[in-house]
Amino acid sequence: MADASILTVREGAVTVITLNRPQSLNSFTAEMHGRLLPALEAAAADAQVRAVVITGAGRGFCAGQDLNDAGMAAGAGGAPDVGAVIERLYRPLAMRVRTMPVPVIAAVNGVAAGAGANFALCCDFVLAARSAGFIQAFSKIGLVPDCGGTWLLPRLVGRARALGLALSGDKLPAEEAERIGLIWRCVDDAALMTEAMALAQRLATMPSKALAETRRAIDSAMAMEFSDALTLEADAQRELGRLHDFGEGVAAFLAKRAPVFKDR
Ligand code: T3D
Repeated sequence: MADASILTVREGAVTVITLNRPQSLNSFTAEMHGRLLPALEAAAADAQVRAVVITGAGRGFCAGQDLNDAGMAAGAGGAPDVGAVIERLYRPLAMRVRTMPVPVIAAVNGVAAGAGANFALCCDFVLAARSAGFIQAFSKIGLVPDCGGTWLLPRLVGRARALGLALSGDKLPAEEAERIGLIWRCVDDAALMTEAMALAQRLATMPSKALAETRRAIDSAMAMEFSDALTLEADAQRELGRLHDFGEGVAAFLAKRAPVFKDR
């Protein structure tokens, strides 16, 4: 369906998910959430899928919550219960992206604001078009960063820059976002999807299980003592070392041939 709020296309081992409400800069409605999470679940459950690319239709990536559809859960006294919306819609989305069994690339084609910015930052790689920008828009409407922003921002760019971005709500251009380490790379607008697909296809040939474990280990180690991180690494290597992909990787190296990985 060309006019569905979420479009999903398979290109070989890569699923491309497009946020498709360009008239509202692909801002999130409850209806769109209701399609996006199942699209991610389907990619996670499909053994043939080994990488996911998420992008936006039109000139924006995602402007966060659709403010015409905001505060959908009424709390006590009829006041909006924004917390309930976060728990019901944004938490499952952020957790799904952060625990996908395959790498997830955000191809940020235009402005990414509010939860749209932090949804992108939840992904394993953020590639952004040079004309794109990132806005922690929450302070302008009396909210705090959500969709993982309070956790992600200081880890990515440090407290000073996290606070600067979150308190000011200023737009951070893609080039500057790359320079300060908020995102992986800024590329020319015309090259965005080519670069994102090339990265996704390359990741799809790599050992998916090890990539997902690497994400988990790095995220977990951030809250650990050094010696505990060493234990975590040993536990991960113990598990991975028993799997097909480790044997295949070593055998392929010794035989000077390309490996064929299959664990997921
Ligand atoms: O229930 C809850 O609220 C819980 C969840 C909260 C999480 C959040 O994400 S809170 C943050 C919500 N997002 C924002 O506050 C961003 C609002 N948008 C903007 O500040 C600007 O649109 C941008 C800086 C992102 C882009 O500016 P610009 O000048 O390039 O575009 P524009 O003209 O403002 O927007 C184009 C159209 O998209 C426009 O519609 P129109 O006038 O052409 O009919 C605009 O109203 C619409 N649009 C943009 N963002 C949203 C939106 N419509 C609804 N909700 C939006 N978030």
